[in-house]
Amino acid sequence: MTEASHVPFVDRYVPPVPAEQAVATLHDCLRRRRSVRAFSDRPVPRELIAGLVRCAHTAPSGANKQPWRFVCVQDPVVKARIREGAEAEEREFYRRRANAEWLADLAPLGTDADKEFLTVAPWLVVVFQLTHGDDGSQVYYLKESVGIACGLFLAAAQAAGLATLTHTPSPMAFLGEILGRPAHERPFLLIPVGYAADDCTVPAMALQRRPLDEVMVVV
Ligand code: IYR
Repeated sequence: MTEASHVPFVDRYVPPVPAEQAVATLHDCLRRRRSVRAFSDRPVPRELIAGLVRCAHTAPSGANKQPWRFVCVQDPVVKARIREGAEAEEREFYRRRANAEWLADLAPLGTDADKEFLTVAPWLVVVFQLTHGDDGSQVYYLKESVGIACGLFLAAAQAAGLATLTHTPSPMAFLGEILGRPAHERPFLLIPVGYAADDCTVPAMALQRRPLDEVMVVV
């Protein structure tokens, strides 16, 4: 190694309960996360949203470039514009862009081009991936880095008792335009955040998980 300045790893996390118990508790939290499309308008304090971003921002990233931006929208006017843009793309998707297999796969979810939740949820967090650093520097493993950060964001929201949706109106360029983001920021994921509506339902299909031995291979 050359020129690497290292410090002792002292700030280690030690679970306050046995590891098996700690992970079981976390699993019980995470397994109850649902993608929600019916939100309550119950407000969520800005500082709580900041806490979620803080958690996401602990993510590892290629060469520690931290190539993400979390644009947190609460302004109703901006939310309405985002809804308008998303619904325009989604109408095209459902009418023309999606093929028959895709539409059949979506049928159990009951989704359509109407995205009312975009104006009801108290926050829309638009995650941007930075194709270059703000200083023009290279970034590495961009999708991996931003994907991990988004996963941590979703987990943190779940831990806070908040509901989320991973929404991907496609193409998403309209988000950069509405939010006035610079060219090196590319929209990655739109995450409505809030509380699930009292009468919220979730697709029965989404409750099913493939058995662990199908997704975990031990060699
Ligand atoms: N973006 C569309 C369609 C959609 C696609 C997938 I893959 C989903 O898991 C859910 C929806 C929409 O949001 O309706």
